[in-house]
This record gives sequence, C-alpha cells and structure tokens, in this order.
Amino acid sequence: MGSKTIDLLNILVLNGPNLNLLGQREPSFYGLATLAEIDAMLVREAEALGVKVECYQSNHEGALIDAIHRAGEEKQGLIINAGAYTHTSVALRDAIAGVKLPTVEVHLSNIYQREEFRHHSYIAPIAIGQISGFGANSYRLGLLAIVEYLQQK
Ligand code: CA2
Repeated sequence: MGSKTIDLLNILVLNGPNLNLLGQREPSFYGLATLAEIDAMLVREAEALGVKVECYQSNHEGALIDAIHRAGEEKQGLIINAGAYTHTSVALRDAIAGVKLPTVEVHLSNIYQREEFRHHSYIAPIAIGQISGFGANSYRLGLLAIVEYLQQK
C-alpha cells in the first residue's frame, strides 16, 4: 500500500532592509523583539495552524526580488515587511505582481501615524491586505490572514 503525503501550505515571510537590527535600537517604534524571536514565534504559530513558514531577511533589493521569484515556484503565499523599500520600490512591487503570489503586507509600526513619506506603499495596491501598527503581532495577524485566505480558496 502506498502512503499518501499531504502537502502543507508553504508561506514565505520576507523582511527587508534594517529589520535585522530589531530589538537593538528604536524600541519605541519597533518593540523589543529581535527578528530571530519573531521568526521563531511564526514557526511555532505555523505549526499550530498546520502550515509551514520559511523566514528570510535581506538588506538588498535584488536578493529580495530573487527570493520572491523563487517563492513563486515553491510557495503558496507571501508575508512581506519590505521596510523602507515599501515606500520606494517599484521593482519589488513588480516582482510580487509578476509571481502572482497572494501577499499580505505587514508593518511593526503604524505607518500612517508617522512621516508623510511612509504613508504611501507601492505594495499595498497589489496585496490582499495590509496589517500595520501591532508590533511583532502584525506578523502573527498576517499569518492568520493569509492562512484563512488560502484555505478558503
Ligand atoms: O514599521 C515597519 O515595520 C517598517 O516597515 C519598518 C521600516 C520603516 O522604514 C517602514 O517605514 C516601516 C524600518 C525598519 C528598520 O528597523 C530598524 C530596527 C531597529 C533599528 C533601526 C531600524
């Protein structure tokens, strides 16, 4: 008798520039959790939800774009905190639009309470939705949102 494997939903959590500094500076905006702690929390949450997450951070736009292209082949969904590239990068937006991966945009801080230049996101118009302002919890809420979305599809 052949055994049948059930493929789990596989989600990429992508973090952009400077988010590797989390927990070390600017705790009033970004909280005290390090990125490694946020990643570990997401892996635990994913396990509880019966899905898989892979977490990746880069300070380089091209490396983030390559990760999105790979995810288009291997993953079913994307959670992205593009950091400052949120407000500047047409290339990241084009990459996400190009691979057609359902995407949830997340931010630790509430970008609409901050400087005007942070109010615009190139990613928001092509994302399913955006979660902003809940600290590390934004990622957990983003995971719940994308899992529910993918399970209802
Ligand atoms: O609130 C967010 O998650 C942001 O995406 C964070 C970005 C910022 O440019 C966006 O407008 C909003 C900045 C991430 C930088 O993180 C640091 C953490 C510690 C120390 C310095 C920077």
